[in-house]
Amino acid sequence: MAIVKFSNEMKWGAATASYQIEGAVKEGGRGLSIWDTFSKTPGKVKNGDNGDIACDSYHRFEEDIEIMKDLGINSYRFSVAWSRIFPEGTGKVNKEGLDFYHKFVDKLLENGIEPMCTLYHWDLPQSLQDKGGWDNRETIEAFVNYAETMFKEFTGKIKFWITLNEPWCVSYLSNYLGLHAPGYTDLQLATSIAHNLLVAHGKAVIKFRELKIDGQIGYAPNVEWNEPYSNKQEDIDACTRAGAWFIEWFFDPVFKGSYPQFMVEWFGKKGVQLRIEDGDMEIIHQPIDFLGINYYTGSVGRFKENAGLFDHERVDAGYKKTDIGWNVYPEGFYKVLCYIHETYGQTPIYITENGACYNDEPIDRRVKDEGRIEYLQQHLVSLNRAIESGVNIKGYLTWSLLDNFEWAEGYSKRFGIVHVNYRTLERTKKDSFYWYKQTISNGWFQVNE
Ligand code: JSK
Repeated sequence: MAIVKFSNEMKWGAATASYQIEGAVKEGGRGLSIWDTFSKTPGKVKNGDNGDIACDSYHRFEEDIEIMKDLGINSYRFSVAWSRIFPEGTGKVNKEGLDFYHKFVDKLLENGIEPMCTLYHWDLPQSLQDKGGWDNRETIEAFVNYAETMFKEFTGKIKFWITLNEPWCVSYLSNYLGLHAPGYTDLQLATSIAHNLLVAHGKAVIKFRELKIDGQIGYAPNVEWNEPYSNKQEDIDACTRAGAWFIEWFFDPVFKGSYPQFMVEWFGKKGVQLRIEDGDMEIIHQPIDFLGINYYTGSVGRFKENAGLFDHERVDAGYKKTDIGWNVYPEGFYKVLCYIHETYGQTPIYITENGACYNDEPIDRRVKDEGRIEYLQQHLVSLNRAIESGVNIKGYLTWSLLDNFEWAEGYSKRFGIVHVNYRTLERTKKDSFYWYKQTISNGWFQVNE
């Protein structure tokens, strides 16, 4: 038996997002978002699922906060639905929207839970998409206006702000791979959107500093670890490109003020041009107070000419897979955290998402999600190894508190430590909830050697 122990300073939490849990899409003055449109487009979301009801957390947030209190977390990451604050994306503020989030945040604070607010977690107001969405640079200004409104409204209550969740998903998954809203499949469009997102992030950070808001601001990219199948240079280079799509492409502009040249050239060979306006890179290159890292999985890969975007193919190396088909790859978590630390320095890191999809159902009101407990144990061992190796980790927030709407997978994929019955909306704490609760309470857990 080995004990894996964490500092008493460690923040422990859980994460969710507005469109995935709130429901109440036509209540409180909320405007349409691109996910309302996309989920109602036939064939886009498994089983034709949508976020109309989701976990009904818009009405049940007090119950959810009671669950958080029982869990013993001191940090909760949520996202604000932009179209609840500005139903048309800009213009008149919707007071009902602000009031909802005030009630929610006040309840968190009453229960000693620190709110960590994501401003953009994929649910762009449809009105802005109708004008070109993130490809239209006016959306950048709309985002800064929305961010400024939220900073001013919640100053003193919210101290941790995340500008963007997973800009890779917002740009490439949604506008090149076409799997998420709005569902385009255009590499140039996706690359221009990726750049505009980073400009929007930088401008929001500048506004945050100008307003002298008491708090910290960062962003939350998603990363994966791409391990070369062999030590052949072609395999190493292919995995470097595939990994840079998630890491360097979204980290270098923020931390170094420039795009990785080898990727600029690679995209150039694909006919893709960066559309950078004067001053953009200085705007993006604003110091941030913390870096959110979302990690789920990694893979082994190798060179294969003309395979995918980067002459790279994944190889099945026999790792266990979760119920969404992703490798369970805790070694990759350790490696990617050490790589980020070595490459980008000591900016404090919060793990803003880490978790696993296992679709265990309640039997006699108990959910025996052993796979998720094993996943969390293995990844917290990797996290502890990274901390022991000098990585500046400040907190860990598991994805997710609740089973919820998993985007194009709809409700078919369960990531929660709390089971949600989507017919009755009953919440059932899974075995992983109790394991995580004990780990948080102890500040350590035991692993079998
Ligand atoms: C989980 C990443 C934010 C929160 C959670 C999905 C994801 C993903 C999902 C990549 C992806 C699909 C599919 C096709 C082709 C090439 C959510 N995170 N979540 N995080 N990431 N891919 N290369 N790697 O619901 O809302 O790609 O992949």
